[in-house]
Amino acid sequence: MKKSLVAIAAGVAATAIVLGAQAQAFAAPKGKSSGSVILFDDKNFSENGAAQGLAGTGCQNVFRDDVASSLSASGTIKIWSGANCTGRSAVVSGDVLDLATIGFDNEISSVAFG
Ligand SMILES: [Ca+2]
Repeated sequence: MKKSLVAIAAGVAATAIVLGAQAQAFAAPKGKSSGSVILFDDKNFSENGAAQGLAGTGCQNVFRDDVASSLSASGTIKIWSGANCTGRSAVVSGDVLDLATIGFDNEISSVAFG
């Protein structure tokens, strides 16, 4: 009886490890193209304010967070209110002239590409 319980426990542990590996593969799928985005501190891509670029694959934290008011992205990206792609999120494509229109003015802390 005791021996079979140990065997069941080992089986559950092995299953958990497999599920963990699958979750990780899903979060960073192979073969996804990289992306890039320019985050402008002011709306309408104003060059009066500062801007910062971000590129790569998967989740990337913004260097200066909570300042972007407009953005220009290559393709479709997901923006997040928290670091490491946490908190609120929104999917955007191409240019967003005024992030306030989607409730993300001075909110972006991380971006997910791919
Ligand atoms: Ca701003």
